[in-house]
Amino acid sequence: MAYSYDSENIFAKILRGEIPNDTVLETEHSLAFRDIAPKAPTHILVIPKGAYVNFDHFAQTAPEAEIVDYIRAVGEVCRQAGVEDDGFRLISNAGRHGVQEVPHLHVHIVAGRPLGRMLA
Ligand code: IU
Repeated sequence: MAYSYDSENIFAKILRGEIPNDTVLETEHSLAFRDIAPKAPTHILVIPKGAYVNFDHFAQTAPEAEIVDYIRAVGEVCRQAGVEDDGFRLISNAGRHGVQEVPHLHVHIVAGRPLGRMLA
């Protein structure tokens, strides 16, 4: 599948420095920041700096250095957020059925309270 990237999406604007964000980690290829509308005491989004629409697009087309950087950044945020003890949830919404609001790859790291079962 060929994805087309909308460079006017809100996370692209954050990456260009046009909109402020509450950064928790920045690496060569990745940025992690607090979600503006947190669904749990810890709710952090991690995005690659490259122009990728979703996880599939990223996995298919990103150079390995970006993929390694991103996966390690996600793990680092989990560790820094101190969520190892009680656990966390990692979610990446894609497309219409996934109810993806922002068309730039992001994972949500949510933690800090019991989250219940995701699927019945
Ligand atoms: P989604 O997976 O695309 O549905 O989630 C997008 C998230 O981006 C959602 O949790 C919003 O609260 C969050 N967000 C943000 O952190 N900053 C913004 O300026 C906007 C959305 I717009």
